Formats: sequence, structure tokens, C-alpha cells
Amino acid sequence: MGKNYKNDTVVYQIYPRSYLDTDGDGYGDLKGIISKLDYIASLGVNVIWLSPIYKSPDDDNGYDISDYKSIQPRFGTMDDFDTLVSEAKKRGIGIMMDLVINHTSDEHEWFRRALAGEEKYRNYYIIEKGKNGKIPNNWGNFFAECPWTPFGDEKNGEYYLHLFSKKQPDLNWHNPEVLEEVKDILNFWLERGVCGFRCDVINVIYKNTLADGKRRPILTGQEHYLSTEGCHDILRKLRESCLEPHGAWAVGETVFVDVQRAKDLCDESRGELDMVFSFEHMECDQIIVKWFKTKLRPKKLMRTLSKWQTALDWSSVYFENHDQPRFISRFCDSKEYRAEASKMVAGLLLTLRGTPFIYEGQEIGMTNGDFKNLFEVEDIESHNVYKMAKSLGLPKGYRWRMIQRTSRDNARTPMQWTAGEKAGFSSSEPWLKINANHTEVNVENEQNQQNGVLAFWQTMVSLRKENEVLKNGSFTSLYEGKSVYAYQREYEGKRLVSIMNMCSKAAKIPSSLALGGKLIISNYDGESDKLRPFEFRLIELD
Ligand code: TEU
Repeated sequence: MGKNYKNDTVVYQIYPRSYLDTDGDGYGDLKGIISKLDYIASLGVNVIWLSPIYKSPDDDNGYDISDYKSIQPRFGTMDDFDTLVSEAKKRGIGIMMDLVINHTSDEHEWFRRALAGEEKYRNYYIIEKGKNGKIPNNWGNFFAECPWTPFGDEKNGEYYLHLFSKKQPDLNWHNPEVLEEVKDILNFWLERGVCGFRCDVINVIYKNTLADGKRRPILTGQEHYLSTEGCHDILRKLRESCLEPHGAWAVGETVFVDVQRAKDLCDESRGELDMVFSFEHMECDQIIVKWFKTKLRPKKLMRTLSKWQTALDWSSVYFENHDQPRFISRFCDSKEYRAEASKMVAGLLLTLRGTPFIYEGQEIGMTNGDFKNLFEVEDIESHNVYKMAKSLGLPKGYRWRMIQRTSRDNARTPMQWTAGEKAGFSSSEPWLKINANHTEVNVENEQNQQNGVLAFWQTMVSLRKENEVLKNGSFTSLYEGKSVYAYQREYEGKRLVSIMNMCSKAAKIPSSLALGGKLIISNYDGESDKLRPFEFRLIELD
């Protein structure tokens, strides 16, 4: 990797099952991604992050891995993978894998051998005796399940820990043999040419103790496993034994991370992660948990973005991924000003400081799914939460609205390539419902538009990659208002200002922002003395 690889990188996340299906099984596959590499290269990105493509029973859509050194047959073969790596490389694009090492699938050989009584493999997992017929502790679970499930015959009174689904048993990172196995997995993929890893829930892997936790509204017990010293130690060892020798890099998905913990995880001197995904900006519209929403106040989003922009030396910047509802549906407008809002997000994402991550479909302004009922939703988390809401007595209509606006499936609907049958995604019934708005919102339609959403995203990526101020410059917030956000990027005396209206009503430009300068780009044509709905402007100050 070059000296400034973090600054020079723009990542495109692909959720493979939803990208392009070439064998007519209703699931996207590697051959589909290969066939779209010219399109992906036209975005200007230089890394593709693949959500898991390993063998998996798909209880959590591949985040439950049963063989880390394999390819899920429905996605293709190892030859397809090798072709993807080499074809991407020809286009200057690296492949980043999704490393899920907090847990395996319960169908992994290790877990099966543990169930068969092999002591060596029992120690790969967190297996505890219950207390007086009860589960070992009072911890919570990310998927609204009980985090302890009987291990083997219930009569033995033993349980295994799973912070996610019962088919995702947590690994025991106190066991040095687990570290050796995972080093082997990283090196297997690094030797196949991957450029790095997105590390799934990487800051919860090392549990200090299984003692009861302080009672919390969610995830009781988190103080015993969030960003522990044991986790830091493991990250240093993985960097030393795997990443460093291959010149590879790693971004950590770090739930509940605060600024200090983020610094501890990705400060260069620590030799652990290169950057993290924080969540605070994605939680501006929620009350305690994401299922209970409050009206978004853009100022809160602005403040959070500014806070993280100035707190860390470097980090990722993202607004969408496979777990989050579509940003323009959630924070902007998915109808009247969908195009303007998507372009504004492009301006925001690609002029902030940090490595930008674009999620498939974001570049054409895809919106939340148009699910009509729970039967159209696949995600295990959504089904579990619906069940829990029902057990809490929440009214049916309210329960459904909770799922409809927050389900992770909102971001997992198949990529919309054309206005045609099944959006050009597949020749047969897709694994998840395709949004009906694919008739207007699709790649083909966008490729025929000079000033469309896709063209604007491509321009912003190209601008970002060529511009030293955007790649390397400092960040200073200039204005955080009810709807207007403005910040300055500065590098070697050159200054750029991004100014935007995050609302669907025109907004006055504050007098303090009458800075003059030269307009570099805007998502609107023509002049205006106000910022139009979701207007974005990038201005070069002399
Ligand atoms: O997500 C971890 C995680 O915390 C999210 O699931 C989060 O709880 C919520 O869904 C978004 O607010 C990672 C993966 O991204 C997710 O897809 C997996 O389901 C999960 O880990 C388990 O591997």
C-alpha cells in the first residue's frame, strides 16, 4: 500500500446476495460482481468490501460462518473468487473481506466437534454451567434472544454463549489456539490477494468475565466485553502476524465505540486497526435503541459529525451499509427530493475527512424497501424484535411500523440495474423483494442522464481522489444550524468549504457564510440567494 493509502482509498461495499444473480437462483453471485467490474470501476472506487461469501447456513445471511476457507456455493467457487481478485486488480481495485471472528456458525466443524465431546474444541467456545437451573448470567443479546442456549443435552445443565443468534456461538478468545486458527484464516485470504479486512463487531470479542452485568435497557453485560485489553492484544497480534507482512489494512466495526475507545483502537502508535466504523451519527434519530425513533434534528447529526471529524486522526466515513436503513429515506427525503438528497449525501460523504465507504445502490439514490408485511422481511434481527415487541404488548400496527422503517432488510433489497423485470437483478424470484421504484430508480436510467444522481456521485468521487485538500486537509466546522451545515477543509494554504441544506425547505445562507470564493460544484443548476432543498455547494476560497 502507498504511504497515504487511507487518504487515497474510496471503498464500495457489496452485499453479494443482492448485487447481481447470473445463475438464476435468485441470489447474487461472484460472477455477477465480475460482470459489473467496469461499472464499479466507473464509480472511481479502489476497494470493494464484500460482505461474507464463506460457506454458511445463512441464519444471519452469512455472518454465521461454517467454513472460513470456502465460498458459499450459491455465490460460486474459489475459482470465481480468484477471477474476481485478478479482474478487480486489473482495474486498480482491491478486494476486502468481511472477517467475522466473534463467533462461528453452530454448523462449523469446531462447534460440531465440541458437541461431540472433544475437549480441544469445547475450549474454542464459551460453555458454562447454569446456576441453580438458570442461565449463567444476566447478559443481553444483540438479536433480542436469550444469549445462552443449552449446550448438548439439556440435562447436563451446560449452556453456550451467543451475543447474536443461537446459531452464532461466541468464540473463546482466552484460548490461544483460537488465535492461531484465526491467523491461519487471515493468511489464507491474504495469500489469495485480498487487500484487507472489515472486522465484524471486533471490539466485543474478548470477554473479561462472565459475571452478571449492570442492568441496562439494552445489552446488559457489555461492560465486561467492550474494547477490553484482551481485544487490543489480539488485534496487535493479528496485525503483526498477518496484516503487516502482507501490507494489508483493517477497518473495525466497533459497536458502542466512543471517541476515546476509537482512539485506543485505531491510533497509529497502537498497531491495531487502521480505522473504525463508529455509530453515534447513525443514532441521532433514536431513543435508546434504533427501533424507537424520534424526529431527526439535523443539528444533532451535524454536531456528531463535527465531533468525530475533529476527535480522531483518521477514520472511516459512512452513511449506509447492510445493517442500516437507507440514509435518504431515514434522514432526508425518498420522494420529492430523492435525487437532490442523494447528491447532497455524495457531497457530504466525499468532502468530509476520512476514508469514504459507499454502499451498493447509494450511488443511484436507492431508498428503503417497500415491504408491505412481515412475510416480505427476511432478517432474523427484525423477526426476533417483532416477536419481542409482541410479547411486550406493543400494538400490531406499531410493531409493524417499527420493523418497516428500521429493518436491516431496507438496505438489502436487490440492486436495481434496470426498469425491467426484476430490475435486471435476476431471471427468477429474488431472495428478497425488489423495490417497486426500480422502474424509475435504476442504474440504466441513471447512465442515460448527464446530471443524474450517478453522474454526481462519480464526479464527487473523482473530485475527492484528485483533490489534496479533500484527501488530506484538516476539518473545521463553520456552521451547524437548524438545516444548514458548513465546514472548511484546509491543506497547505488551500481552503474548500462545503455548505449544505439538510432539509426539504429552502434555507437562508447565514451571513457568516457569505465567504465569496469560487463555486466548484453544486447539485443544483443556476444561482440562488438561498440554499434550495438539500442543496450542496463546494466552494474554493481564494
Ligand atoms: O453487526 C453488528 C451489530 O451490532 C449490528 O447488527 C447492529 O446491532 C444493528 O444491526 C445495526 O444497528 C455485525 C454485522 O454487520 C451484522 O450484519 C451481523 O448481523 C452482526 O455483526 C453479527 O455478525
